[in-house]
Amino acid sequence: MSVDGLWVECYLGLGSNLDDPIQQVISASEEIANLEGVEIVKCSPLYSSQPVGPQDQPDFVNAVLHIKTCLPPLDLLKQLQAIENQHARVRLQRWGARTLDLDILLYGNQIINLPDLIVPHPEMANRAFVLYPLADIASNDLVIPGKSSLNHLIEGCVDQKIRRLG
Ligand code: ROI
Repeated sequence: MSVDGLWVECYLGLGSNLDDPIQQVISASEEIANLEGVEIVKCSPLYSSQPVGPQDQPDFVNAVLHIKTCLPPLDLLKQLQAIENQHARVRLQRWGARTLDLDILLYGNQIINLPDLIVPHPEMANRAFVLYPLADIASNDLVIPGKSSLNHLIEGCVDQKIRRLG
């Protein structure tokens, strides 16, 4: 329980393109569900997506989780980084292949600008692999602070190759 007992609705982005990516994303979701101070509201379907950035790497598996948390943003970030590390996160190069990437996309409607954490995630508005799974589980009137509507943002990335799995 947080000091003030406040639970905040958040969205997390999950991505992997190494070492059995589907399993990486599924087990990371379970580990997030087991965190103290975190409750899962909804999991998006999994998507397969072409890499954004360098193309000489495998396709990614991506998903978005809607959670409620009483952890402050930096504590949540620390817990997510611990899970990334448990997955023996390998990141060979910036914008390159990785075993597990966990991002805080939205933390309530807060705008956070700290050296280690920027929320809303600065690239989320341009990435189909975030917006499609987000649209599957978020309400139609979800507002991305500082950006336009989800539907409008999705129109801007229809050229990105993404496929729903299962
Ligand atoms: N591309 C896709 N499709 N999915 C990701 O999760 C992803 N993550 C990244 C970069 C390398 C920018 N590209 C990605 O960090």
